[in-house]
Amino acid sequence: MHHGRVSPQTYGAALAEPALQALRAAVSPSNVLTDADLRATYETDWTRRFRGVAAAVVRPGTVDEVAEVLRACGEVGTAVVPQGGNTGLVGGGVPRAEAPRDERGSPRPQVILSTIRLRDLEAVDEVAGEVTVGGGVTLSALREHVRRGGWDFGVDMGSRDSATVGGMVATNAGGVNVLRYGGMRQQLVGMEAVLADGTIIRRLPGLVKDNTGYSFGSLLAGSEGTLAVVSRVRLRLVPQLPRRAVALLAVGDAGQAAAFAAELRRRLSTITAAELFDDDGMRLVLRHAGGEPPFREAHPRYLLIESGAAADPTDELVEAIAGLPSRDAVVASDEGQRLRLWKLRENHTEAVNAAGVPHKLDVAVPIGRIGEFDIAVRDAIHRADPDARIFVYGHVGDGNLHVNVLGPDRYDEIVDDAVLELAIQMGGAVSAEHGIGVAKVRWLIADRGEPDVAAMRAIKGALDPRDVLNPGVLFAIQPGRD
Ligand code: 2HG
Ligand code: ZN
Repeated sequence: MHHGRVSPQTYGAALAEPALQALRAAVSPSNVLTDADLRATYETDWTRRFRGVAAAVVRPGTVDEVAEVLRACGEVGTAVVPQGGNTGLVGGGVPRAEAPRDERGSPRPQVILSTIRLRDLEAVDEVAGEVTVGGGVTLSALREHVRRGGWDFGVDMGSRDSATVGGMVATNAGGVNVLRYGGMRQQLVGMEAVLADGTIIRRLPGLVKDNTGYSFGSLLAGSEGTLAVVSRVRLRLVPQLPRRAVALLAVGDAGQAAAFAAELRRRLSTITAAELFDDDGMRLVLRHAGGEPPFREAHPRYLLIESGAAADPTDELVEAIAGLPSRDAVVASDEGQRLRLWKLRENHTEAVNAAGVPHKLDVAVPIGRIGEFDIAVRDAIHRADPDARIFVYGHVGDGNLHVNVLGPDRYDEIVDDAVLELAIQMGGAVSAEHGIGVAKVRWLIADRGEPDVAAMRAIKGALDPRDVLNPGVLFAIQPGRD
């Protein structure tokens, strides 16, 4: 496999007037944005590493409008890029820099289908502990809605104010509470989605147990907009845990952090999160967002542990960490301190983004090999680029590390390749929770193997034979080119 470069080209094919008219008729003219200024925020991803030109941004407000848009685009060979809150980190929600081509080799226009107007919040089903909401509802809006009745949602993450539940299902988002509740796939009890040809598939009765045929929820979770547009979801809720306790442990290395997290999962029944970061990352966050270091001395790595319960879990947490040979530890004594400790971890993404255009490698590693990986990955990156700045943080309780690298040119993937190769070698995965997007397409076969990818392609071909939905995401645009 050759070392790759992200394509810096950005050109777009325009839509013919009749195709534009069809879109305007489907969603009303004010929801078809063609003006470059209005398109701009939809065309570039959050990291600024990925962008492409859209012929239009189309914002349907109902499932029937979604279907109409897909039919209109399919008829004329337009590619559709579904987009939620545009918080993705692998380039899967913005147009391709290099447009997909038709059989004659001409670039196909790309339309962004933004789901942000699918904002229905239905009443919480108090008996089932479930709720049905539109795909464009943000995670924060969902949480606020269900919290009013004492419920909560099992997935939480830093991008909560913009990320939409439809996008989170499409990418099978994870976040900080996976060790307690699982990721998005585990929260789904039903869904409505629109296939590439405009067919609406719907299974929303909210049955906890439902073994009647293939589970479309399982299939579409993690399909990254390549199989359908998620227009509505039925989600299971969890009890609100109003009392929280947070501890920060200073540890010698990432392996120790993983071992402590494993021990606490066994001993601390109230555990909700186990997060890792390093000292360079923490200093960057403090410089970016202000604040005081939590310990007088610097330590190699830090492990943040959160507990949640109906009654204050602080004593249980203190007791559990007292038995661990950490270098130092602090336990938040009030809400302000709790949030300050969380910000040390959560502000990493913003602080790194403010320092440059990052290479983000979201990998999974067998939990028992985290320590070994954390050392080896730094060596591998430095061999590829001696001047690179490295920050490793993530959900250590899930074996999910976010390797962030600053320094290499945004189009140069030599460091990306070194990190992903190592993850595979060590029995891990090239994506733990962010997905493949366009960033890791070259790595899909290396990670999953030919038979798996052939089966995936067969599913894609059956559900979207004209390659309308998100061409270039997950699979290379021209099979075999890479
Ligand atoms: C997180 O865990 C997000 O904060 C973003 O998944 C990770 O910044 C990243 O690389
Ligand atoms: Zn994460």
